[in-house]
Amino acid sequence: MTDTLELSHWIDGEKVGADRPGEGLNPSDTREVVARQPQGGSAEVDAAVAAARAAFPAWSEASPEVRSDVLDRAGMLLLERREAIGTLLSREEGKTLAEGIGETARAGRILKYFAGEALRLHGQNLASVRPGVEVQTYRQAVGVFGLITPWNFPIAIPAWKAAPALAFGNTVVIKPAGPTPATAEALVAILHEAGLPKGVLNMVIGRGNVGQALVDHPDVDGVSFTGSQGVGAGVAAGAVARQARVQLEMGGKNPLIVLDDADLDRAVQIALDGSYFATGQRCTASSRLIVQDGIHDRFVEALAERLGTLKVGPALDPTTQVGPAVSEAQMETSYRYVDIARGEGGRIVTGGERLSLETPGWYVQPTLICDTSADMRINAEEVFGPVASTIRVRTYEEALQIANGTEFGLSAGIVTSSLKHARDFQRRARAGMTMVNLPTAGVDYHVPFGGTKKSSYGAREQGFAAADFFTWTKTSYTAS
Ligand code: UN1
Repeated sequence: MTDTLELSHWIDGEKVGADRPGEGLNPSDTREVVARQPQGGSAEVDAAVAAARAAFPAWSEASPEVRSDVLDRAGMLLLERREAIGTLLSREEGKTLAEGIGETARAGRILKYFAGEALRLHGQNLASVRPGVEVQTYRQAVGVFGLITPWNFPIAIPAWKAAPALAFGNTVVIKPAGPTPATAEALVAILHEAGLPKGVLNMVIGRGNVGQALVDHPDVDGVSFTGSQGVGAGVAAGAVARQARVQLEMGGKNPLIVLDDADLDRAVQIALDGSYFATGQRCTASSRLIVQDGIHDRFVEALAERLGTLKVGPALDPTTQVGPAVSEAQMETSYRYVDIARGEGGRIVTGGERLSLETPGWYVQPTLICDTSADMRINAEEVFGPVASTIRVRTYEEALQIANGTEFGLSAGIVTSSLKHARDFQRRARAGMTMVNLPTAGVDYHVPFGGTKKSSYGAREQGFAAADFFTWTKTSYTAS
């Protein structure tokens, strides 16, 4: 349980990188080293990209059954081993064991879904505007993809980028996030165990320079990135400069509107889940609670009461409901924003104080801040921790205007029993995903995922939309 793993890069089907200067600590108990990590650079990226390029012709021309079978087997293995891998995930990232196991199972389901999609790739057949001519469209594999993945979903997001890339015949170099390479390695290892040919999926562990080398590499055809808005903007600039494909999933400042006609218990449960579970470390987290006057005080009181009973603790303790932040920096960011909000005139209703538990870890008390206004920094900037603020509004129209009033637009939710307002919200919310009587976080894997404005850029991820990014369309004309 407390073994320290020795991680490797994976290049051309081999584990490489004996030097392991990096150390990943357990956020729940920082005395424990979860993994020692190699630190790759451009030499490893060059070797990985060359391996991916060499593997591309055979993989892209293989029967889709071959690709489907590998993904299906790997998906089954992940589901079978969800406890062991979920435990590793929770040790490395800090989310609770239930969340870690759930995420591992979700990654398994994603692989199995794309195993099916590999067989369903299709084009169109049209009549030309010219008599005697036929037009067909085909979807073809693009080539080598660089995948830059975040730490907050250390197995589900690598799976949801790699699975469609591989299903449709591309080859991949993945750069896992600094804090969570062990979980990513478990995915890479399982795909190889399931029969993935060498070179088809490579992984280089390291810092931002590895991601940059992928973005700038002339032989990388596309980059899919999930992470912060600032880094994402740089990724896009680098990729566009050399006309590589690029897809970005970035931050959110997701609104959850609670109208007077909402069921109070339901609204509280939805806010609890959306704002605080997974330690609030989700780009889909509900960080702005926009609450109508008539229910505001009852909602705040009931939510604060529930927050007071939440058990913050080590990820693997079965009674823990909220695990630690992933890193000291993330923990400090949460506390810094609590101070910022206080300075702006926000009232800390519950939480906000530093926690010191028996085991030394990066714990953050779930925090609710009231009496904030839409223009405060706490309501404009992403915290990425278990911190949410409420904004009091008089009408639905005012709520909608505030909901739409940030530079982000990933997910937006409303709790209401009014069909009229729910439908209006679905139409007018400027967000890629809308949630009625559901938390803003927690999405299905077989439907498109993505946002508007500075939350996302490029083609949607997941579901049937994934083919738009991971294939290109060829149009063929034939005269008889
Ligand atoms: C979810 O809410 O189920 O990084 C997924 C993130 C998102 C994934 C959220 N890309 O938090």
